[in-house]
Amino acid sequence: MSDCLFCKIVAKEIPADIVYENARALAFRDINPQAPTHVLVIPRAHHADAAALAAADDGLADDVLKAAHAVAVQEGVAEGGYRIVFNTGAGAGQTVFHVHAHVLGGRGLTWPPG
Ligand code: D5M
Repeated sequence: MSDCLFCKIVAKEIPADIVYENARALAFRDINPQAPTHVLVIPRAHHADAAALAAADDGLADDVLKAAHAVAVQEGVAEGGYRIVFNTGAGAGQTVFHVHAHVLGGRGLTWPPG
């Protein structure tokens, strides 16, 4: 989508601190980190949110989840515990409507989240 911020990151039209990429997914550091490790994992293909990603039913949700875990391992937070979050819908705090998994770690994470 031409007006999508994260599609522009996929196309390398705007810069991002990319930490991981493969044929179907891309991961880059969140511009407003909420933990020592805060990385966003996105599919290269545009889907608005987690519901649309799941509905696509082409294995892409699986790819994004596997990429999120790979990022956690690469960042060294997998053993200490980490969180994968999909804010889904404006009411849940989603602000960018290209689906993204937040991968958070590197500090103690409390529950419930705010
Ligand atoms: O999360 C959207 C997240 O996207 C939020 O944590 C900030 C982040 N963000 C926004 N613009 C950028 C750029 N340009 N680079 C990196 N990170 C960015 P949400 O779940 O939609 O609230």
